[in-house]
This record gives sequence, structure tokens and C-alpha cells, in this order.
Amino acid sequence: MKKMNTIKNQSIFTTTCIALAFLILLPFTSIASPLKKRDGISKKEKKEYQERVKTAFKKGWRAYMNYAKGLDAVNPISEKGHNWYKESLLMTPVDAFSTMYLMGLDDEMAEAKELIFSELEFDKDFEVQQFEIAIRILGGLLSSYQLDGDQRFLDLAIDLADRMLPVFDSPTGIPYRLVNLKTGAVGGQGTNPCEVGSMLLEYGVLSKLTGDPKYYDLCKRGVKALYDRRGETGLQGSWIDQDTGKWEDTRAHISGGIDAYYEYLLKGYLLFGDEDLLEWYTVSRDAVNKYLVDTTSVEGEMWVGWADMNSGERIMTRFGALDCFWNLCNVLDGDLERAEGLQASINKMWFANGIEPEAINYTTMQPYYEGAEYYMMRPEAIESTYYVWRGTGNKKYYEQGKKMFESIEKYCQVENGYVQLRDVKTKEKWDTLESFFFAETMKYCYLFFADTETFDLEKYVLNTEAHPLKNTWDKDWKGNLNGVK
Ligand code: DMJ
Repeated sequence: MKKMNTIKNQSIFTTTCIALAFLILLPFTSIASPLKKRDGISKKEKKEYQERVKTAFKKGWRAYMNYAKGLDAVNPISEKGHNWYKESLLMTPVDAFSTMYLMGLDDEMAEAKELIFSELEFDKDFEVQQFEIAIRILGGLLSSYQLDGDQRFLDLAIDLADRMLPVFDSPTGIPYRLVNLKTGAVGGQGTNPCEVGSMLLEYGVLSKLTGDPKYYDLCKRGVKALYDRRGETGLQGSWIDQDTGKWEDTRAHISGGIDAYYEYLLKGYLLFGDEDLLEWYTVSRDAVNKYLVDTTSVEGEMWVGWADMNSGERIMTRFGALDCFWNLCNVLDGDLERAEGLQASINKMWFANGIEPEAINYTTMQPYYEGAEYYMMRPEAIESTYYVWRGTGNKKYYEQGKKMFESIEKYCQVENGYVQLRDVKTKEKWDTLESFFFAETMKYCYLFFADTETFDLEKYVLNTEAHPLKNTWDKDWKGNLNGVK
């Protein structure tokens, strides 16, 4: 692995690196397709839907402030809140802030800041799941710092990251899943690719902002250790022992547990211009397209299923809400044919019941396992639809995204907030609201209708929790969403 020891004062190096990456690698990669400008939507409709999305977001936020203020998340129907661990880490306010900024919700931003700066601290004697804390809290704080400029966001981010760094101290370099924020004691036997690689954007941005390469270096070392253990197909499996480096579950897929590992290879390249990441992404992408993409199980349709990481043999015709993220890779990668093929399936899965189930068998369109018929407000299908619309410029995808938002408005709204669904067929309500409703789901809905002037998405890479991260360390940086200005 190349050591990134020139992070400080490296603007010339970075500029050259990115320029070279684009100029040299473009001939044999396809990361080249620009996103299209949004057009064909009337100002009146945009305005109306901007307000509708903001109203939905604010209704959820009021539920949080009324019933769960200071806790991690809200249960709107029973009018209470809950924490993930024995004390709050303010999951909802931290996750919500970047969307408030995008929507221009000044009053709500002030409420969130007041909570964060008066109550959030990390000297907590309990174990947390470092991946979730990195994408939601570390990512949220870094993004808030970049958007809002308040130094206190960055100070909190540095404190949090320093407390989580012991996870990288394993014999293989593959990080542990759990860490005690006070003592630094690590835990969790075994891990998955997502929890190995999906902190690379956050730790990388922290390295760039602080000038200290250790965050990016440690995280990248773990990613490389995992990449080096890929299967003969080029795919990653589901579960690996971080002490021995041995695979314990060789099932390969793009679903939860692996998903954002692939996403961060591509986005890491776009944000940092690191050629290693582009190479690792390219190998992984080709393997996904060869072994996981399924165009034969259902005639005329394209899905992404499961296979063994070594033999490539198909083991499940399973697809779900989380898997939809793959289309942002297709679009950012310039593969619009595959993006549109998969988008047709995503649309079919969402509207079969009017709203999206967690996981289906795509040969029968039934829940893949008992209990898989819930909708927990995941954003990935809407995110995919947004990217495909921006990639193709075809208004039919705008209409699909609009309908997805309307189905959330219709089925997930209760008198005093928004909630998840236990069953997409019966629309039975589930009295809880994940913080990613605020961070992601509402943000992607809003992006369909937002004015480009409000928020220039082209200058940002969104982390997997949809927190915008921006390269601020190189004035000449052009590595945005495919170089669109
Ligand atoms: C979010 O926390 C992130 O998008 C993560 O990558 C996957 N799970 C949820 C949303 O579904």
C-alpha cells in the first residue's frame, strides 16, 4: 500500500494525482459520464413539492423535539423516544443537520445546534458500533462543519474519531466492529466488508481537514487487507475474522453488510483522487456485473442476486431495499444501460405494494423471508431514482421519484409525525423513526425539487448517510460527481 504521507501541503500532489487519474485511467475505465442538468419541471411544481417535502421533514422533527428531545430517536405514536445505547449520542439532531441546511430551515438548525453543543459529548463508558457511529455521527459532524463553518462541529468530530481509532489495532489491520468510547477497549468477533471500508470518506476528510494522515492511512490499510482477501471471482464475502483474516461466510451480494464498501471505493476515488481506490472499485464492479447481476432468472428483467464469492455460483435470487444503492455506482460510472435496467426492477419492487418491502425473492416478488415485508424508511430506492434521473435526463424517473415521495406522505404519516411500516401490504404502522429519515430519505426526496442554486450538489460527494462532503483542500479540485460544473 502506498503510504499517504504527504497530506499536509499536498495541493500540487493532489491536483496532479486527480488530473492523472482522470487522464490516464479514463481510457480503460468508464467513470466519465456527466450528470445532466434538471429540466422540464415547472417552477410552480418545484416550489409546491419543495414545500411538501419540507413539511414532511418538519413534522418528523417536531415529533422528535416534542417527545424525544435529547434522545437518539423518536417513537411518534407512543409519544416517547429511545436511545441506541445506555446514553444518548444525539443521533437524530446530528443526522438531521445537513438536510436542514439544504432545505434552509434556520429555526430547526438553531434547535439542533443548541442541542448538539450543549449536550453532545463522547466520554461514554459503553461500546458502540463504530461503522454506524462513523457514517451517522462522524459524517454528520464533518458535513455540518463544512456546510455551516462552526468549529465546534469539527472539534467534536476529532474527539469522536480519536476515541474510535483503537478499532484498527488488529493483527490483520481489518478493524474491530465495536469500541468503548471511554476506555478504547475493542470487541466483536468477526466483521463484514461494510464495517471495514465504509468509514473511508469520513476518516479521509478528517485527515485532510486536520493535516494528520493517520485517520485515512489506518482505514485504507483495513480496506486493502480486505481487498487482498477477495474471492477468486473478485467479490467480497459476508463475514470475515479480523484476527485470522479467514472468511467465515463466503456468500457474496451487494446488500446490507457489504453495500457501502463498494460505494466508498468509488466515492473515495471521486473525493480524494486515490488511484488505488479506482483500481479496487473497477475490479469489484466487474465482478458484481459478472457474477451477481442476474438477467436470466426473470426473462426481460435485470436484478442483482447472491452468489458464492469463490465459485460465482448463484445461491439466492434475493434483492432488497439496501441493494438499490448499486444504481448510484452504475450512474456515476457511466453505465446507463445497466442503471436503467435495474431501475425498472426497483420501480417494480416499490410499486408492487405501493411502497417498498425490505427484501424479496425476485422470481416470485414475495418477501424473501418471514418478516421481510417491512419498510423502515430506507432511502436507497429514492436515491437510485434520483441518480438515474440525473444521469439520463429522462423525466419518467423524476415522475417515479415524485410518486415515491407521495407514497411516504400517504402511508407513513401519522397525526403527529412520520413512522415506519411493519407490513407494506397492510400498511400497518411501526412506531419508530430511524435518524436516516432525516439525513437521507427526506434529503433525496428534496433533491428532486431543489433549486440548483440552493445547494450545488455537483461540488459534493454524499457519504452513505447522505451527508455532503466537499473537497476543500484543493482549490482546483474538479473531482465532483463526474466533473459537472
Ligand atoms: C443508512 O444508515 C445508510 O444508508 C447505510 O449505508 C445503510 N443503511 C441505512 C439506510 O438504509
